[in-house]
Amino acid sequence: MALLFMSSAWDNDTWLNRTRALDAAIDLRGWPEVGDAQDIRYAMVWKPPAGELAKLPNLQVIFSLGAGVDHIFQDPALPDCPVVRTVDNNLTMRMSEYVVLHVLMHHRQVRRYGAQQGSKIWQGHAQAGADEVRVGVLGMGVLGSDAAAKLAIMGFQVAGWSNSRKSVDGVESFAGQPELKAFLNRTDILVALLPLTPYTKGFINRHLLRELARDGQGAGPILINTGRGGVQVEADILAALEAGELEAATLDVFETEPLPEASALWTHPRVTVTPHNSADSDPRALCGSVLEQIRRFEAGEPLENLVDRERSY
Ligand code: NDP
Ligand code: OXD
Repeated sequence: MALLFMSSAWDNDTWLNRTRALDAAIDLRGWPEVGDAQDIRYAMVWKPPAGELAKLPNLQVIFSLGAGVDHIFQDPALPDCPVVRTVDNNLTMRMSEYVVLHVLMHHRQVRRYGAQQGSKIWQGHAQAGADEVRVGVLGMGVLGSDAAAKLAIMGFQVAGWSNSRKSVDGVESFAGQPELKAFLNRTDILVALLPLTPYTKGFINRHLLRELARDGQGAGPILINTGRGGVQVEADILAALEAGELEAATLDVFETEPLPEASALWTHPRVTVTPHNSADSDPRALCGSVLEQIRRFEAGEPLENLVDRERSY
């Protein structure tokens, strides 16, 4: 049995060294040094180059080294074997840190005071309490639910929207298309944590942004998208900002990454850009999960965090 690390974006050594540190006996390969392709039973991947997984005739399980799996499903030659995604406290904690940070940044007008400091202006502005601000989390999966729960503890009025209804302490649940409008209409700060699937592509568009609440006591409407760039229409976000339909945005993910130099998002005074790093995959945390899942699989136990191919997430 051999495990292959395959990524077109990440450094092999970090992942190989960490995995070997956990299991010195493992037959571990780093793409493109595959050796005999027949040996490879497992692949742990991030953005695998299209067509490469199909060259492994005995592949049994594909492990996504991220929570998202769109980077795998975009391969037209993807082999028909189980895909397991990352669910890990370390990743969840990082994402919630980011979401809470940026909700608070908008709520407490951090950029405004930063600009004032640059001009040595000592001036306070009206400040709503968290309990007057309605945050809406689009996508109440592992990451969205944790972020929503943490925001609720801070006192925000939090709601979540997802395919199925959820039960998270202090968080109102909206489910499915019929409840989307009501969810948006009560939301001042929209946090998007949706996967990129055929159903969510271009979901955050002008039409959706126009449905956000405009009668908030504090900041809003605000968009924070830290799920996937393909879920947003950047031209619509820019148009909504210009039209005053959107007050500000924090974007960690983009339709094209890295964000092209020519994008107006880079220099927009009300847009905060981060380089798709709200929740980095840390090999120190994740390699152990892959090895544990392989152990389970080899012992005939069920795999955890299997992706549903029909739903694409
Ligand atoms: P999950 O699969 O646990 O959650 C996805 C959520 O989205 C679920 O609540 C699901 O509903 C909901 N959903 C999916 N499709 C639809 C739809 N068409 N309509 C309504 N709801 C929908 O994923 P995670 O929470 O673990 O991760 C979310 C995403 O975050 C990842 O897919 C990835 O793209 C992104 N991500 C970004 C990172 C970054 O650094 N920027 C880091 C890590 C992840 P239901 O629960 O009912 O199925
Ligand atoms: C992920 C990511 O999907 O980092 O985990 O984008």
